[in-house]
Amino acid sequence: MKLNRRTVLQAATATTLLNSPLARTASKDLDSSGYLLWYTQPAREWVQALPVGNGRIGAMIFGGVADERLQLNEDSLWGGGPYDPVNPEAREALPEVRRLVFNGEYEKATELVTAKVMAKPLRQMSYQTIGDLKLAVPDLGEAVEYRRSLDLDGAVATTQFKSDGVTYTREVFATAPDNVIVVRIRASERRRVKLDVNFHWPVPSRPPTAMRVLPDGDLIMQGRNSAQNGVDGALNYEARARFLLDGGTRSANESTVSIRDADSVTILIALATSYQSFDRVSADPSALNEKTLTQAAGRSFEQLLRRHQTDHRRLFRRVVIDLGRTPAADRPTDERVRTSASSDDPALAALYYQYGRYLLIACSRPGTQPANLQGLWNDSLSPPWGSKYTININTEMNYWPAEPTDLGECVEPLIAMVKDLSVTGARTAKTMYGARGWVAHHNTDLWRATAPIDGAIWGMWPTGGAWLCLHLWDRYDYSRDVRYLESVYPMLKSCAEFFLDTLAPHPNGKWRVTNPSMSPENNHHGEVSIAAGPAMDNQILRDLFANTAHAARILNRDPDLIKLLDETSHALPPDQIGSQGQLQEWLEDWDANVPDIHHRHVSHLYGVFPSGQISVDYTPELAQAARRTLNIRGDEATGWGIGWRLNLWARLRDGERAHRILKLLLGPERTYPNLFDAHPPFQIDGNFGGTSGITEMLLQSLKSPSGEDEIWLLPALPSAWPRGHVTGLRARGGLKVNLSWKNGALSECRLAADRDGKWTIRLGESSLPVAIKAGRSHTVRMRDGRLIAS
Ligand code: FUC
Repeated sequence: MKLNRRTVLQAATATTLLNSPLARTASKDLDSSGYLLWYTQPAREWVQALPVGNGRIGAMIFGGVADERLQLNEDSLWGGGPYDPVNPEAREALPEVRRLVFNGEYEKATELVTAKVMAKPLRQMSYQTIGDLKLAVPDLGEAVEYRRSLDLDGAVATTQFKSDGVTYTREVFATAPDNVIVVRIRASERRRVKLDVNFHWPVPSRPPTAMRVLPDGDLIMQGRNSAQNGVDGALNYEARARFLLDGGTRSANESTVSIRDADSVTILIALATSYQSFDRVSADPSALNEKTLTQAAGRSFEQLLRRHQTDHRRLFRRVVIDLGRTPAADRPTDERVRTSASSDDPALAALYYQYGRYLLIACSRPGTQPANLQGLWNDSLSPPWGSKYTININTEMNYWPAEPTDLGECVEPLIAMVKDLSVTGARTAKTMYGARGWVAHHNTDLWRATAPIDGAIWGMWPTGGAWLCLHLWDRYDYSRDVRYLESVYPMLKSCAEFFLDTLAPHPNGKWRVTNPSMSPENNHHGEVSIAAGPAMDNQILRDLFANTAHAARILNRDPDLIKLLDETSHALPPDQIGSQGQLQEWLEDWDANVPDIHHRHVSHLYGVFPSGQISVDYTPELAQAARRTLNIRGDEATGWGIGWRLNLWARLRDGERAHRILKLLLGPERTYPNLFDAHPPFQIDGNFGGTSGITEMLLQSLKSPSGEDEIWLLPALPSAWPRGHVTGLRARGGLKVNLSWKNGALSECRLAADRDGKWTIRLGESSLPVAIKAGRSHTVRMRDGRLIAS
């Protein structure tokens, strides 16, 4: 294809070019609501391609002209099969490890952990691509007026160009109600659609077992997943495409379907594996795909699209955000990212915000796998960090925006995963520690492996499962749905029991601490991270114990446990302020002399965010120490590291600093042209951290020390967003919040309650208690510097 510069520029501005009803809607949205990512050239690299997903299956769309590539994913296609890597030697070694740690012999403790405690195999399984669908357009002339886009509100990716006077349009979406990826190719003139279509597998050394056209015309690719780290591949997979033609002819050779002279063609793609659960793998992917395709093919393209968009918009449209718009927003998305450091483009932040919500809807829906390190999108058999679930920050960050931006349903896969972990982790607790309850270390995978992996300095951290439990609690706290709480209480309780059994008495005779553990991935001396009672563990356990006890009180259960949890919580070491005025990361004041003072993890600031244990209002000295820590650590970090810092500065109520950090996140070093977060390479957590951080700048839903719900309005509003509005945010207690502001000050806040409740609304020095009945709403404004009800 040759793109001449002049036509490309015309295409960039010519919204009239898009002549389909769908594309027309999209281009109108571009002007009015800024829901479009758009480009004037096809993707050359994967991080320029555009993602669609229905939670379970997804595609990256390159928008090629004569050669189109759809890189496909199915979320249960991982390496290996059911396995349990817990090391049976661990139990005997752990008492000695504990002794060495309490004795300050960290190197020796690390050596012993390496020799006896780590999982076998030492690494977990990784997420895999299911291959590509390739579309070739034979005999295509020069293409002009090219444009491709992703409409976040419509959840459709569109590629359009002209050749020989004919406008060609391809639309792609992944629909949850019909469980397929839909590709529609059409031309502005009849009988002009020509295509050769085949599946493509990216790793020639490990080819699929079958790639062919079936007698009924379906194109299939079937194979077996890879063995990894000594664990045999146990999954069969199948990708299957069905072709629905409007006019024209179809022919096939061994593995290619050729279409000629059609008015349009719709391709339905179904993807499945034999995975059923972490311990069962006997589903029949061919039968599943056949059924899915037969059902989907019974609907017209328009019906499929309507059902898809109704479903997507039900979630996506719950939140609307406007941070202001400048002419910078008229440019293609990649240009906006490239120049974001120097441009005034508040609409880019809003687009990034909604992109985070779009991505969560697209990669985590009830019944699917949770969002992994790349959400759902991965073109490799050996992606970075296995594209697994790293639960010492990354998986949790993926779910930070879910509750506040009203995507609570999207947390369901995470809750289902915790349920699995409470089974596999109970085996690990028993075999490794001789303890009750369940434990998960810093990573897990499709098979819900829970033993410590990778190496002692990364993996010997027992608090991953406990952190995940915060999300179980938050699901309740935002909804106050007692039946839901009842369903997750057993997991909270047994997670707490593991720590009740394993917390070790500290030699000072006062505290009970985790040992062995670490402050995730940060070495305190040389090559050792192993430690007892790092600040983060104490903070996570304070939350776990408090939330479990709170749940037990609400459910009227386990009075003895409540008492024990309260007592044990008081025996956890308090947060401490070190010699630099910083929040201490460990029990001892090692912070100034650690090998990397700019380390990406800021684990001990968990207490500030996502937890609210440390706050400007109720623990001002600790909040000041957290600030000091952040200043020492510095702003420069990779994607998720920036994402965390953004949320933290918002919680510390520094809007200008938060905005500066956001600018770093949105720049080309940390945001790819398709707005995927760059770790680098791509890791999706920064996207979700970004959406969460922007929310935290506008609204914070916190608790007072006595457990009252407090809502902070515009707590970290930067001067760069003098006017704007956001509607549909959620706060704890089943409250919906709409906010608007002008000249940097609140214009109006509207609160609507799902259930009866009481909240304290706060802004600056002013606070206003409100009681709202279920189904009623309440409006709050500022007058003479005070919040008033109106
Ligand atoms: C944690 C981080 C790394 C990376 C990995 C997936 O281990 O320290 O930077 O994000 O997760």
